[in-house]
Amino acid sequence: MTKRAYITTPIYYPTAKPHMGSAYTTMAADVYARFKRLDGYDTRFQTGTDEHGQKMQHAAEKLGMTPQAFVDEQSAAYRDLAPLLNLSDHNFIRTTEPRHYAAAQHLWSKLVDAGYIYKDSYAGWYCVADEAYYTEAELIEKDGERMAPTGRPVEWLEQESYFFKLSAFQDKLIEHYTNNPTFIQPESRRNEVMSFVKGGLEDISVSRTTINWGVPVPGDDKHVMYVWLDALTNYATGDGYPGEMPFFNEAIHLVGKDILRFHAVYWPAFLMGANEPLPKQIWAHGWLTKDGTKMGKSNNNVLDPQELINQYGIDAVRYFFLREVPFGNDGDFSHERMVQRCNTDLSNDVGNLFQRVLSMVAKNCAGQVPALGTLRTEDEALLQQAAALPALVRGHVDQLNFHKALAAIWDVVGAANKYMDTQAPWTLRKENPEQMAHVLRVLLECFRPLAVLLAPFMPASAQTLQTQLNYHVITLEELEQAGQIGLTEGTALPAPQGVFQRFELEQAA
Ligand code: ME8
Repeated sequence: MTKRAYITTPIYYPTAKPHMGSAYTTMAADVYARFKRLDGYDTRFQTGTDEHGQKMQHAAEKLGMTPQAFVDEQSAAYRDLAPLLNLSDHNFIRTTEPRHYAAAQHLWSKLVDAGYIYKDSYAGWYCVADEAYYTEAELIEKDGERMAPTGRPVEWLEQESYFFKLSAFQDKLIEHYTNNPTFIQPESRRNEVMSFVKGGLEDISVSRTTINWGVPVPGDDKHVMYVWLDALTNYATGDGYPGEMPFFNEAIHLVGKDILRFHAVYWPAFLMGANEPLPKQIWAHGWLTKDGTKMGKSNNNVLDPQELINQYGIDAVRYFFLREVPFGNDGDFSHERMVQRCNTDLSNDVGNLFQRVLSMVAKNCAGQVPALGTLRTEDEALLQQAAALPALVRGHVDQLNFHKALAAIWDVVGAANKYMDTQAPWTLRKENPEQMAHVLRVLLECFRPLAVLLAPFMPASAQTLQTQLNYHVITLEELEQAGQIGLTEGTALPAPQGVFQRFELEQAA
C-alpha cells in the first residue's frame, strides 16, 4: 500500500508582498514534504493565497482597482516564492478559482442540509484586519477606544446573516481532542484550545451582505460566505473535494499561532457538521519577531526574504530559521546569529570536515574510495552513531521538531570531527598509510547519512555533498538497508570543492 503524506501552509492574504514570516511557514512545510518523499511517501504539499473578504475589497478600492485585478497582481508575488525558496513539487491554490467555489459551496450546502446553518441577524464587533468577530468581553481598551485582542480596530456591525451552530460542537470537539491527543500540537497550544472550548462556544456569523467580494451563498446571492469558512475549505479543495480526498486523512495544517483557533476549532466543527473526515493534525508554530514584536505586514518591521537570500543564499536561510528557532517558539533574527551559524555550523563543522577528508583522499588515495581495514571499537562507535541517524531524524521530523532533527545531525558531525582529530590521519600518512586510508574510509562512510539527511533542509548544498561522495540514494530505505558500509572501494571521487561560504559580520550587518 502506498504511504501518503499531506502538508499545508496557511493560504496568505496577498494584501502586501510576502515577508520572512510567511516564507518561514512555507520553508518548514517544504522540509517536511521533501523529507516524506525521501522516506518513500506519496506526498502532497499545498500553499496558496486567500483572496476574498473585506480587507481585500478595501485594499483594491483604495488603489482604484477591481478586487480581481488586484488579487491577480498581488498573488503572483506568492507564487514567485517557489523558485526563491527552492520549494519542491507543490500545489498552489487561489480561493478565486472555480474549483474552489464549487468546493466551498458544496460544504455550505451539506451544512445547510444537516441543519447547522440558519438565518438570523448579527449585531456585534468585527475586526477587518483580522477578518474576525469578537465578543464584547474579548475586546481590549487602547487610548479610550475598543480594540480587538490583537490590538487592531473593530467596528460595530449589524446585518442579516447566516449563522453556523458552533455551539453544538463543544462536546464533540473535546471528545476529538481527547481521543486524538496529538490533533493539536505543540502540547501547550492544545491546552489553550481545550480550555477555550471548555469555556463554551457561541454560534458564529458565516455570511456577509455588506461586501460582495466572496463566494456567493448557494441559493441566496445577496450573501457571500464569511472569508474564513471560504478560506479553510482550500485544504479540501486542493485534495479534490467534493470528490474523493485521497490525502486528507493525513493532512497536517501548519499554521502560525495567530490563526490556531480558526484551524483547531472552526475547521473541525465545519467538517464534523458536514460529516466529512478531519485532518490529522494542526501544528501551530511561533512568531518571527523583530526586537520582540511580531514581524507583520501591518507592523512595518518585516524582513524581505529576497534580500536575505541574496545575501546569504537560500540554503543558509533555510538552515538558520529551522535550526535557530525551536519549532513552536518565537524567535528573533539577527545578522550576528546568522553569520555565526553560517561560519560555525556550516562552514567549519561540515564544510571543513568534508574538505579536509576529501582533500586527503584526493592527494593520498588517488582520488578513490580507499580500502577499509579491520574495524576497531572507535570506528564501530562512529559508524553505529551515523547508521542510527536516519531513524532519529525521521522521529523528529515526523513530529515537526526540525531543530531537534538538525541537532541530531550535528551530533554526528561533532563526533566525526572528534574522530578526525583523535585519529589524526595526517600523522598516519607517513608511518602507516594503510591505517590512514582506513580512517579516511570510516569518515567517508559516516558522511553518507549526513549528505542524504541534509537534503530536505538544504537541497542544493546536500546535492553537492552527495556528488563529492559520488553517492546518491533515492530513498531513506536504501540508506538504511546499506547499513554502516555503503561505498565501494576504488570508486572515483570528483575533485573536492568548498560548499559553504564564510561571512564577515561587519559586511553582513
Ligand atoms: O492569516 N512569524 O493570512 P496571513 C511566523 N489568510 N509566521 C508568520 C509571521 C511571523 N511573524 N507572520 C505571518 C491569514 N506568518 C489567512 C490564513 S488559512 C485558511 C487563512 C505566517 O497572510 C504564519 O503561518 O495573515 C501565519 O499564521 C500566517 O503567515 C498568516 O498569514
